Amino acid sequence: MREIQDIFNLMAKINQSLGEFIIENQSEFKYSSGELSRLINSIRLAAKVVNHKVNKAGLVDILGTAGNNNIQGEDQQKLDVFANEVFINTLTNREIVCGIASEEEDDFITIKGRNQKNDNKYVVLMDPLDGSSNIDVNVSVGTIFSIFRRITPSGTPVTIDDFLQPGINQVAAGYIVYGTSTMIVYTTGHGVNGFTLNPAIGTYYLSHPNMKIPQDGHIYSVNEGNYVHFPQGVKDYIKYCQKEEEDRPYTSRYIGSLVSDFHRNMIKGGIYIYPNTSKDPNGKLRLLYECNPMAMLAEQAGGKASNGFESILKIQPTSLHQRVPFFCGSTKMVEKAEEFMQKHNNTRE
Ligand code: P6P
Repeated sequence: MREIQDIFNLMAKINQSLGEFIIENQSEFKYSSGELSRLINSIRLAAKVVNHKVNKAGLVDILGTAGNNNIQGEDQQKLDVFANEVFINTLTNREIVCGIASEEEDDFITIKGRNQKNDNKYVVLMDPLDGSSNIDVNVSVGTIFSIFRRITPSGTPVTIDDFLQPGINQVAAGYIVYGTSTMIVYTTGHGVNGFTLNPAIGTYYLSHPNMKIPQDGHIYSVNEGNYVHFPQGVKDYIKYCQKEEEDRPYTSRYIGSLVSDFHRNMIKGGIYIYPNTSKDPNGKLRLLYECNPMAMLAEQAGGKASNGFESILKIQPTSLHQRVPFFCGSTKMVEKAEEFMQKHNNTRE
């Protein structure tokens, strides 16, 4: 009977709006004073604004590069700059956070409340538009966010220490995928839930309650164009995936947009790998803006995330734009890849 009741309860939740869901689950968060809920709500609003622009990208003059580079040395796309400004302005105007770090900004931003004090509790780290090089070819892109409580005293300006916390300290993390439909997928440490935007009325509805990554999968996502530069452990794992044996060969799927590859693996099972290469000796993905939030989501959904040797969430960051090798997805697939990495115990041969 209990199981049937659970199903009815779950059914009742589906189509619950994001706003209703946040209010209903606010008490779950032990520090709940409504600020985190307001923070998630402000991200929801900013995502709608960015979504509107992304969906029109082909029609208005917002494609292409903005003509400048970010600290990563990457061409900033016009939409990168737009998304970065929308999220920063939305978070600043709502006086919920005391600091923001963005992949598109050289340094972190201190935010004072209207009372000119730094007494807000949270800092937000984000990749405002991940995969933006795909915009001009109409491939899905996404926003990734990570939320921590500040560790420096309230009322004082935030410092770099508030941002360089290990991922295990995150109080919330999530992404927005601007795809065939726009979804927000996030966790506050009590499981992962997905909400789909109904563009006709501008409301997100609970479409994927209590998301779980299958423990095993048959999809591997890696840019095999870099094969010759991969560590031997990754080369051996790719050959393992391709071998005709047992339930293999696996399917190779690589969109080149982390949020899209991750989201597919969340639903179908799979592993995403961006290892260190000669071009990117520490890997390409950023620990703070991409790997930590995706690792929290993966682990909350029953999956795993590591650098090939240790949990991503246990890595002590040393700089804002630090890169790490990234293995993330179905637990059994990540563990198998780690086996190959640890067998060679190499970084790159
Ligand atoms: P490559 C996008 O720039 C990104 O950070 C991820 O979204 C994506 O998975 C990866 O880089 C693609 O990198 O080197 O394979 O084009």
